Amino acid sequence: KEKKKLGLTTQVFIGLFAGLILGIFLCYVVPDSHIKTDIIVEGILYVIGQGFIRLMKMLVVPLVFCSIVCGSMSIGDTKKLGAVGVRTLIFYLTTTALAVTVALSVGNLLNPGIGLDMSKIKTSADAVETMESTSLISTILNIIPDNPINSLASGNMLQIIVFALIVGLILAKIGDRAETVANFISQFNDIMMEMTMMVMAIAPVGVFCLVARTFANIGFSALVPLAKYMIAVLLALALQCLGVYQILLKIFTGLNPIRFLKKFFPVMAFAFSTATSNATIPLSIDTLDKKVGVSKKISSFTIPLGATINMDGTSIMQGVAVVFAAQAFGIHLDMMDYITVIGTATLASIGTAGVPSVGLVTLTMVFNSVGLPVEAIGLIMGIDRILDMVRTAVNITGDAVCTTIVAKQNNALDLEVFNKD
Ligand code: DAS
Repeated sequence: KEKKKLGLTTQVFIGLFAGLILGIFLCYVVPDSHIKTDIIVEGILYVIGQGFIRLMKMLVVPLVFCSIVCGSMSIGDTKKLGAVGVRTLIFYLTTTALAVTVALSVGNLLNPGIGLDMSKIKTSADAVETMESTSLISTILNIIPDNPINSLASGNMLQIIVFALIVGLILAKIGDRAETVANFISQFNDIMMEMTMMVMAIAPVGVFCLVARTFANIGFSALVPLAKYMIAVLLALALQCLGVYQILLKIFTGLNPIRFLKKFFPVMAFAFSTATSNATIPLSIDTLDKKVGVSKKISSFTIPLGATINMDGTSIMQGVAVVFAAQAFGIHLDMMDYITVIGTATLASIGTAGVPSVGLVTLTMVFNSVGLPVEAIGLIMGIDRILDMVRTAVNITGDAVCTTIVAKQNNALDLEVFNKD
């Protein structure tokens, strides 16, 4: 399994570089002709690339609905955990909203999409809805699903998320009475996770075609913005992990952040190498117990919960990607749009299970929520694997910092263990 996962990482990189080479070759070497443009670039490459994007979009509604119902079912359980559960939730949602805010700020500081003219890239019609400026009232009212079936059918993601959250909380509340429904939804979630893995398995081909077509159309001009996008994401991840988390840790526990990072580093390295929060859960709980002194009474609940609903690194990638795509397609996003992005990315992180690349699938949803063309995903998808590894390390560090804070507040943090080398 491990080998296959790394294989996918390698395959996607190969797809990226092969696509880059073919695209540059088509753009600068092959003379313009009917064959090149209509058969190859806007024919084969476009169809396969769009086909892959459509497969990704196929996953979004059922995957997000099921994983949020399952995620909020576990949130529903927190009621039984009282103070610990509620506090954990507050910290998780706060750090995620902070993360997206950091990402949008860094994105608007570095302007990765400026200078990239994607307007030549034909976008699928349903993607670029004209953004009528929405008022705060209509944005808030529009979040409430007046017809959940229509929300699911039309892919109105914020309404789907709200409906799924409510369904999950009620399923947790009524327990055995709806056991069949709860089992059905969690089994369907397993199906969707499996389907996500299947779609990701053809990512190398999808990436190859999407990148080749993009570079065939716009050549080297795409390289600088892509590099700026990567730098913006990595900078925002570093600010969140080494700044925000460490300040929160210092304020709420008084622990020495450098010492914490030294003790927790092996877990971060494991998360980086696997790009999977779920796989990191056991190591995180064990390290927090043995090296930081966090009682398993707390971490055995908060770490798995965090791996499911607290994806700050993923939300950071999504925040920067929104700025990048909006700038690349020359779409103006106003403050209301940014608030929608923060809300969608924060809520989407509840639905993002801790497996490789699933943050890219929910990115489709975040783009839809502000009417951004999903074609831009094709550009960033090739470099996403390396960013996925880094953001997964940030995801689990956020879970561990919040867990340590909640443990301290519930007298479940043994300082002797933390101060021991
Ligand atoms: N790789 C996911 C995780 O395990 C996050 C993501 O895909 O963005 O946290």
